[in-house]
Formats: sequence, C-alpha cells, structure tokens
Amino acid sequence: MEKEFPGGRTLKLVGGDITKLAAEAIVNAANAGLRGGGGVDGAIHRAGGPEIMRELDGIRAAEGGCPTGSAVATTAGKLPARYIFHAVGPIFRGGGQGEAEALASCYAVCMKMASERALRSISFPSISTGVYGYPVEQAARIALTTVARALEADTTVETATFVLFDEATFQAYRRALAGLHAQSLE
Ligand code: AR6
Repeated sequence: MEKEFPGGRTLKLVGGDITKLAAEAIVNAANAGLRGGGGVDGAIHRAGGPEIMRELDGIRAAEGGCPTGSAVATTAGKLPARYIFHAVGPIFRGGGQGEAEALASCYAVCMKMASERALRSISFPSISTGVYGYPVEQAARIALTTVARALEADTTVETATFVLFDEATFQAYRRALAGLHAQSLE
C-alpha cells in the first residue's frame, strides 16, 4: 500500500523484516544507552554484525548515548544499507509525558538526517510499539503524519518505507494511511 506525494515521492507500507529490505538508511528502534536489545534492535545487530556496536560504543563514549526523540547514525555493517539511524523512541507512560512529541521527533529527525546525507530511500520500523508499549493505532498516526509532512517539504528522500513485522501492526498502519488519504482529499 502506498501514497504518492508531489515530485514523485512515495510513502510505502510493507510487511516483513526490515533487515531484509535494501534502503540507503535503515532506522533502528534503539534505547538511550545505544546498548542493543531485543526486537528490531536485536535483529539489526544480529544481521549487521559487530561493527555497528563498535561504532555505537564510540558514540556512547563521546556523547553518553542518545536522548529520547533523537537519533544517531552509524554505518550498516552487513546490512543492505549505507547507514543505520538509531532512533530512541519514548517509553509509553500513559501519554501525558510528552510521548507523542518525542515519537514524532524520532521520525522528523531521521528524515532530516536522510536529507542532510542526500539519501533517496529510508525504511522505518514501528518505533516504540513493541517493548516500549506505545499503542499502535496512535503511534501509526503520528509516524505517518510526520513522515508525510517531511515528504511534502523539501527533501532528497524519494521513497520512505515502513516495514511492519506483524500483521496487527501492518493493519494499524494501513488504517492510519487510509485516514491520511481521507484528510488530504478534504
Ligand atoms: N523488522 C521490522 N520490525 C521488527 C523487527 C524486524 N526484524 N523485529 C521486531 N519488529 P521493539 P520499541 C517490530 O520492541 O518498542 C529494544 O530492546 C516489533 O514487532 O523492537 O521501540 C531496544 O533496545 C514492533 O512492531 O522497539 C529498546 O530497549 C516494532 O518493531 C526497546 O526494545 C518495535 O518494537 C525499544 O522498544
């Protein structure tokens, strides 16, 4: 499923494993310590090899980690990408702790980092909706709205793809994208 934007830019939803799909930047759902973990983070480090963690060790030593709502870049090791952007999503604590702003910021920062590097393609997982507990219907709306806004603005990104691991997550994003379509037709 996809949505077209002016200038031939496209936002796509696909099901599957983000480590299997080539993109110039692959986004990881990381933690503030940049120490790796389970979920998509575990899958990226397993498939990408130890070089990615070596680079994160250097960033951690220099900067102490990465704040929630932001991201850091490394190379991609063995993954079919030039960069991994390690984005730190919010832990959901009821919704009154700035979680929506932090989640939107993850996507906006990654789109900005892609454009700064003149990248044409980027793929995202559903940040914060696994271990971090963000309700997926709300998270999908925030994710798609933020990336759509970036694709409508000045960016080098031609294709932004959400790679959604399980069927329930894919369906939530499908509904949210249908909602975006309806809004833009109003
Ligand atoms: N490809 C795409 N999506 C995936 C994959 C994959 N290979 N594997 C899992 N997902 P989570 P979070 C989906 O928990 O909520 C880690 O330990 C998963 O089904 O990976 O942001 C980090 O180190 C879900 O839809 O990320 C942090 O400590 C989505 O990715 C913490 O978890 C996000 O789930 C971050 O938690």
